[in-house]
Amino acid sequence: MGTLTKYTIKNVHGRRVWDSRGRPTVEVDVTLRYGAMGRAIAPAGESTGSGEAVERRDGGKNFGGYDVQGALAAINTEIHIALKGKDVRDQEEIDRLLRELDGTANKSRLGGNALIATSMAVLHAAAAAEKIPLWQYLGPLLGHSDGSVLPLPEIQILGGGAHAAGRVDIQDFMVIPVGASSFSEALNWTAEVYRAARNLLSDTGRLYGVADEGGFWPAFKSNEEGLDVLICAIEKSGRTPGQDIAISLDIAASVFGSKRRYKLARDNQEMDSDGLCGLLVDWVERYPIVSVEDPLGEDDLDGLIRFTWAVGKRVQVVGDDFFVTNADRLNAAVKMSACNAILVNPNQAGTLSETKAAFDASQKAGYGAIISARSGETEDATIVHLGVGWGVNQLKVGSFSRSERMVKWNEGLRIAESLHETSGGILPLDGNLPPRNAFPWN
Ligand code: 2PG
Ligand code: MG
Repeated sequence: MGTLTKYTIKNVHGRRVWDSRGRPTVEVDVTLRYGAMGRAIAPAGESTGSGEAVERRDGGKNFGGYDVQGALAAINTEIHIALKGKDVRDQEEIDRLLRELDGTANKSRLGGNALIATSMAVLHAAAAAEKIPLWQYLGPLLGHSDGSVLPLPEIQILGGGAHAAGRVDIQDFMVIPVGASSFSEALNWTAEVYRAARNLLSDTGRLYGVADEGGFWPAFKSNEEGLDVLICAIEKSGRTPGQDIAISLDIAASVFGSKRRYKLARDNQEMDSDGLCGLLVDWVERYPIVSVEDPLGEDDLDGLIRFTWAVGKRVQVVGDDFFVTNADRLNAAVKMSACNAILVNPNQAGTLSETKAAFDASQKAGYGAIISARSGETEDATIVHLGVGWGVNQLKVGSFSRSERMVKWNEGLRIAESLHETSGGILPLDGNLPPRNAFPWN
């Protein structure tokens, strides 16, 4: 063991806490010599990509098989022993150690949940040792010199797909306040749209409740009704659709299709890849949609290329399940011009270094990037700090209700306040979407 400093890891401790679906999850405390401590909690997806880091769950009868005692045991023994004495500032080295210790390609032995919570807690501990906020610690350290830009929020208003028992097939009907001039103004506008949507749905008997990410769980006769409700809610809030507030969608198509066949149960329609592609292109033409995530299944590369070809000049085409926050997958897709933006999800990658590598690859390729929460979340707000510190200029954390969502928006407001003197707030949308000339068909 080298010299003991305030950055030296003394203890890594895992405990079971609970997420926003009432399921067990992993929390890690990393304590340093001389007392600084970092803490982080693993989130959990529901519409997961097949290439994601695998969560370690116990199976069996306890809590529906979702318990995490195995992952906790790994943290409190193997991981603790491996990291004790290490310097928390060596994030890449620590993440490499975690990967090696796990030894599998998909992180299934120790568990992606054990690894990401540890990796994030290490980063928090490093910032705590410096006695500065995490976003500030990341800025200079990771080469993002400015660190003064708040990400543009993407907010779910209606929830469907795997997050609302399939009541509508499309997973996220979201808004992006493209005309807002600051992070706080973007949230002000969102609050009014969210309120207008609630009134609109309850007045017309179309409100079931809220879905997993806090968006309204609607009773619709068709998927397209979601788009009409968004337009109406934006207008009722006093804003102009498209100009002030645009629409974005996460189709999460892998949930309702595979092998290039898709079944939209709400619309009573089955279609092939071209059919779904055509439907979405039609929506893009008729509604002010600026971003579409996972428009086709993760196994439908051809469809993704064709959809990007068709609308990629004017719309952000985001790969989530398709990229699973993996730099190699992104680099391969760039060569084929599939998608033009990536969803950055730390727990899909399994460590922060791999998450950062995927983000860096996107920036090198001129792709857009959105840092994102999962549908199973907690009070952990690490991703907001990553977004600001790394300079990821879009942020998706679900809807505008429930504290596991609001904790992230509110953290953004606090950061915005401390940046107030140096920052003009968020970038205009053109700065956030991928540069138009980055694509070969322009
Ligand atoms: C997504 C995420 C977050 P989940 O598909 O983008 O909305 O959902 O965490 O269930 O994968
Ligand atoms: Mg998604």
